[in-house]
Amino acid sequence: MATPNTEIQYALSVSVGAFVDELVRSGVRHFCVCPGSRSTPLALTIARHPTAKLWMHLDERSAAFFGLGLAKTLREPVVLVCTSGTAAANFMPAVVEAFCARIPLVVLTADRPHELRDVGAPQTINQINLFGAHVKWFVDLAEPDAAPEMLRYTRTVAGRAVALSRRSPAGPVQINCPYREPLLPNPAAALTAPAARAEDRPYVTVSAGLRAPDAALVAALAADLSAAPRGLIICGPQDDPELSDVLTRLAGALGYPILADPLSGLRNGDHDRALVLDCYDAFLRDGAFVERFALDVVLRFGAMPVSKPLLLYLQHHQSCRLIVVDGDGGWNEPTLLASDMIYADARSLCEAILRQGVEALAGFSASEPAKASTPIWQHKSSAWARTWQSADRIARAAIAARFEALDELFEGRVFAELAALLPDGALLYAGNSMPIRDLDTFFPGGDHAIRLLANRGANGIDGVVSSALGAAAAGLGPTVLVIGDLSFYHDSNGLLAAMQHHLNLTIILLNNDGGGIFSFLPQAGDPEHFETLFGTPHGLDFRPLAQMYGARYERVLGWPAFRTAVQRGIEAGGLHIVEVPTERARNVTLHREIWQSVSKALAKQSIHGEREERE
Ligand SMILES: Cc1ncc(C[n+]2csc(CCOP(=O)(O)OP(=O)(O)O)c2C)c(N)n1
Repeated sequence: MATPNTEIQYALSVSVGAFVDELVRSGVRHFCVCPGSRSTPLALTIARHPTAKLWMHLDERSAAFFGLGLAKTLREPVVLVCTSGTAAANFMPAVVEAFCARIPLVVLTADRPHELRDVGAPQTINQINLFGAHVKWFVDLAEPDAAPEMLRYTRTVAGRAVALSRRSPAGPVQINCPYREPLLPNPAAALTAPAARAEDRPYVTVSAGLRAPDAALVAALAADLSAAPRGLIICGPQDDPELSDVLTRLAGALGYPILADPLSGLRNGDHDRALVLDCYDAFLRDGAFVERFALDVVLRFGAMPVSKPLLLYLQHHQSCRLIVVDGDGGWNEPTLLASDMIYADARSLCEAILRQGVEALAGFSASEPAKASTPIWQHKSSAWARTWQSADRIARAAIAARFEALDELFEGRVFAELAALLPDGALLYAGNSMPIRDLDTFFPGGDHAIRLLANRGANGIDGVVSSALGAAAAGLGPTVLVIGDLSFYHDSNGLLAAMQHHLNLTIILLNNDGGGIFSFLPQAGDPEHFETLFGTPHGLDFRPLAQMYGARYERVLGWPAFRTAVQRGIEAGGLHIVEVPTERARNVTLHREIWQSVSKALAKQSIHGEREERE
């Protein structure tokens, strides 16, 4: 007869074995695990699993962001594991980011069994609904039990958690896992994986369809758009790599320019980019342009773009019809100007409008020519689109000319340089604060397949180093991170993962000794308190920190040195930090001078005077 301890150990082994086995069967490949005793059953079972990839991390906050970067880059759910207590609470920032950015994470928090909760047991906090409204699902798992129905339950929860994390809108789920001592699973029992389906099939196969657009809605929309020649497509952060092709075809048919956020996936690639504009953040700062070019309609996809001038432009012309498409059924609409919210898969909607356009055109020529409304194809190469294309070209050329004449290091120019330096297949992660904004303005799109990434769910300056290391760990291509010094300092713990897991990442550290973004804000007008409260200079020398983590560190003082250092970083691999020293006040001056150059160039080429032809 088994002793009570071995019974517990047997139940623990087969239950946790079935749980981890089911996570893998449901599609999880990567597990980010942090040390601790209470999580031992999970950690050992994952470590012993023949195919699970274990990423060990010492700091839970960094670990969770690493998992987030990995999940975002691979577009698949990643599992996080931690012990009980504040360890779990340290997952919070990344869970919030994952929730807001719709990234699938399965968060496993080990816990004490029920009788040891709320009684002063060590390292025990209330982990029930720990992440509140920032997870899609919470389960306080039953204690390990080897009974057949309990194993079916365990597998069902595991499969359901993975499915739910990836189901639209994707996001994090938390499973709280109570374990009773002894915590060591028996390896032989754990791998028997009882109650499994044959041939590695999941216990439950979960299927979910896309939101299909309604036929009546498509017909009405196609008719409305065809009657509105002055339209724009705006594409914010979104993650469907196949949207580019159909969206650019729709833009061509409608004659609408596409204002493409850096995280839209539209700026780079071999799709037709004739109507894809990437310099609007610069030319929409020009008051005369904004005033002159009122519009009829906007069709907006993805989350809200980062560009503030674009937001102000929409607010200026708020009588225009703003149609927002959210295939996830969420509400990514902070302008509060939307007249229509469409819950339909973006790609399917574009295809359906295009088909409707073809049918309208066929009907127009064949049967009732007199009655047909303007077929949407007629807007193609409209004066409206040509004007926007010219503005984009003029703005980009004005910026390039300004850079030609400027020798000194400038934060914005880093992105123009990277556009030329990064090889096909590279990943460029931008930190929050000025890097994402400068990426928006100064990174010209191109044929190269360069994937642009950032944490824009909650815009935190925390966890950015780890997120980029997670992206690098995906192994899809050379990875470069551009980050401000405060943000770098914030997650310097994350650097350890590069050393421990032999990751390749080139970090471009824009060191302006503090929070550069605040110098653009009205707060900068309070000289008495500005530096203490907002500028926050720290005077840190990051070189010894880099040495501690085995990174190569270069401080560059000019563009040739910058180019060589970045190229070296990408080619040599490992962790490479390229520090670009800049000065906060000068950074603001240079940005403002560039906006003026753009406005002057627009005026010089009479872009505001262009005749508006209604077609
Ligand atoms: C976790 C977190 N804390 C505080 C902020 C507020 N914040 C936004 S930008 C910023 C300064 C960032 O400085 P740095 O990373 O050096 O970039 P720079 O502004 O110089 O581009 C701060 C503190 C935030 N977004 N996230």
